[in-house]
Amino acid sequence: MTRVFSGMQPTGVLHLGNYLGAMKQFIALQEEGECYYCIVDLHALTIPRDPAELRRRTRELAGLYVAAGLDPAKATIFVQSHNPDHAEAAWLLQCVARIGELSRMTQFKDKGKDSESATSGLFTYPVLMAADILLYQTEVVPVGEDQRQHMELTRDLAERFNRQYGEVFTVPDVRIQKATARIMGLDNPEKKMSKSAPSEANYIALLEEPKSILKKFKRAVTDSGTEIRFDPEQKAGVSNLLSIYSAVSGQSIDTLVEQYQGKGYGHLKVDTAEAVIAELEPLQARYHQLMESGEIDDILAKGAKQARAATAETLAKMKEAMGLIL
Ligand code: AQP
Repeated sequence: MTRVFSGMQPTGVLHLGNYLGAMKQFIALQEEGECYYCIVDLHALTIPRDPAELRRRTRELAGLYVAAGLDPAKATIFVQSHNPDHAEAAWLLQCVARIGELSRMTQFKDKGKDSESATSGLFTYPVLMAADILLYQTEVVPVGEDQRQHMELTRDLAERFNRQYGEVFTVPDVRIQKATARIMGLDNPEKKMSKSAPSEANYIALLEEPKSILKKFKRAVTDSGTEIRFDPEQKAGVSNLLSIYSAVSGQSIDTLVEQYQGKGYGHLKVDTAEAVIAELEPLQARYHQLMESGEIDDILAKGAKQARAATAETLAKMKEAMGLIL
């Protein structure tokens, strides 16, 4: 079975971009692979957080994983810090990674490059991500487009380590779903939908009320024209609506374009909103049930055990290869 690993940060609210770009792939892959899905709480620490909120968000994200369709009987669902091998392997890999390549990471450049107070964790976090992946001898990593550069670094580090110390790691492939690789912000379709966007109008949260979802779609930024066609360069807003609608309804973009000829943006916005509401309603109901039952802590405890069992051998191989006494 193909080994699959991916993770999400328990920061901010989980949004439609995370769901369509990453989570939907996680759910599909659990049917065919040996899957490890992590809540990467150590990554969240790269920026100062309120401790109580981080704990709450970590459980919330676990609940959303399961409510969205991840099945703890098919996939290992766990919290990164519950498997200490991640932090240890990250240190070993930091001694292979180079300052030059980390300085070129665009996420670091965007969030911290010119700030003296940015944490060193923010700088080295792509190495922790590489450790997360490589520890599981991962073959496939389902992510959104924004993670492509981090995945290239992960592959480079695996290859360098294997060259320098002998074959320890599988070199993983990235899996990006083209149609939903980059869901754009509703308030600015030139930029990706993002948890840290300055305005809530940017995203649809997975736990958002139907009324609010409808309102945000109605106000979604489009161009001043009237023609509905898929053209991300010239018509970023309309194309984003079509991508979202297609992903949640299962209808192809061509079918939707044909269906909305001559109908105007208003119709497309309302129908997209309704399709999103229909997709999220059962997820929200399952989420509330699950969180009330307290079941999530048992799922995470079982996941932590499975995760530790899966990484012990690779970590030992890394240490031995690098000259540490076991
Ligand atoms: N807009 C998006 N479209 C498609 N996929 C997306 N992902 C994120 N945004 C989009 C994918 O979601 C997964 C989890 O992301 P993460 O938790 O690591 O956080 P992120 O990429 O940092 O997400 P955000 O929302 O953009 O947070 P901020 O604002 O903090 O940067 C990843 O697979 C990601 O590709």
